[in-house]
Amino acid sequence: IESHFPTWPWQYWAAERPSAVALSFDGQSFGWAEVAQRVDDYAQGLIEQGVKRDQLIAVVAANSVSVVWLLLATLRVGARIVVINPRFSAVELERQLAALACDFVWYPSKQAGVPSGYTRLQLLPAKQPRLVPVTWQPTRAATLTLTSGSTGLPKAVVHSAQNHLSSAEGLLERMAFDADDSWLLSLPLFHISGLAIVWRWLLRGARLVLCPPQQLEQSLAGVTHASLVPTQLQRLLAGGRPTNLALKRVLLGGAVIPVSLTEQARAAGIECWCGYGMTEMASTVTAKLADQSTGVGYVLPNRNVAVRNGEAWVSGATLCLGYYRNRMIFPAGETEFDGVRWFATKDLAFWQDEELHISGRADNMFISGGENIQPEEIEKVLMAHPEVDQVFVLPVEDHEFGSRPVALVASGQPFTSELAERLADYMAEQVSGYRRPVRYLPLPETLGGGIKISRAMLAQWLTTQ
Ligand code: 4YB
Repeated sequence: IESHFPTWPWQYWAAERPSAVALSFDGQSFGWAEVAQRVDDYAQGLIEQGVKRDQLIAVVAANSVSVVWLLLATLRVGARIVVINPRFSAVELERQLAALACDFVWYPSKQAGVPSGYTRLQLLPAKQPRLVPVTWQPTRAATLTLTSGSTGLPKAVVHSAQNHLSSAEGLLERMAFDADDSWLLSLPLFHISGLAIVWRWLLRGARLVLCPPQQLEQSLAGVTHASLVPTQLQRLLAGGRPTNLALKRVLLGGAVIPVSLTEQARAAGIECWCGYGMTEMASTVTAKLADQSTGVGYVLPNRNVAVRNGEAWVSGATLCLGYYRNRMIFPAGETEFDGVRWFATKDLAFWQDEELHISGRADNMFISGGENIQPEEIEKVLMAHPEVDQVFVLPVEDHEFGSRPVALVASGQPFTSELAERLADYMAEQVSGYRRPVRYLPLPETLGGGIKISRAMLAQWLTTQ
């Protein structure tokens, strides 16, 4: 694979388009030449604080321009960065930082819960201007991204710049994003969906726009591109969107994307792209312009998808270097076939006219009275009910059946027992008895502050009900 840039991407753009706006936030903007200058300055600042090649910097923070500077400056010194959800509890942070054995931490002054015992970094300009002696090596480990599985501590997925740029390149061959366009950093940098925005920006030399998390809606008015999870788009459309949208297209992903949602967005003048991806593949693997089909689109350049025994396997230039533990990189449980590393997604999948369809996760399946229940199938039926905005079906223990399904429902209206009855009546017409939820409960509001609701956390919550 040939490399995408002969030098650091920001230096490349500083030479090509020095005064083009690269970064905007809070009414301020930086051109590419200024970005390149700042990155070198902050990189030297990191070196002066003792940061060395291959060391790991943990950043516990929500999106901010400081985090973007830290990301680029960390790459520049040949170190590695992991951004961590600032809403992790003190216990979670303690465990995660210990498991990562990071060398430095950075966090904003108001951040609570970061354990002591780690060297705290600051984002400082250089005291002595000196050239940082690391050259652009796109294949070295650059970023770690935490991804939670069904059990245990989140795994830290290691990517090189090459992985990220290959991901960006393949997506942008299908979904146009030009140098004059701007992508809102609308998802957190501690998730692959946020990080991927940065690499698309670097690949194109376009504009990255930052906004405070509460100002997502207003900020969408001033950009051409954004990435959203379906629930964000749903809330946006329900809130009545601003009229002066420059917004050309939105990339959706991370969870099932209802056709009714993309249709509603289209009616409001928003072009939706549906994506399916995962952390291990540096975000999007398949994508398409939203249409009437419930599929997740077509395989993008630089990745391969195979469906084996009903499950999706993925490979290609975007596949991570591995998982990080004890300062080492371990294979991400891939299997080699004919010299190619394939990663088992655990997503249940099938092809229909070249398009990939995802029907659920293998590890969500449970057994009720000897029958297999795939919760996503029940969720799909419930989602078609006009009063259901979001729903999760989970097993609860039952002495007779082993497990039985329970539905946690988010609705536009307040949750009432009448609503639960209407849903039960509806399901009685729609699905066979053993697949009907035995209880309907309101979906708890906020759990964890990630971009996705975790089934493991919901299951935990259910035991307290
Ligand atoms: C899906 C799914 C789908 C993932 N249908 N299940 O840049 C992007 O691609 C992007 C844009 C907007 C929002 C999110 C993204 C992402 O990257 C999402 C990537 C992601 O969710 N990674 S993850 O590691 O947290 O979870 C991966 C799992 O999520 C997959 O293995 C699937 O189970 C599920 N998923 N997209 C149905 N369209």
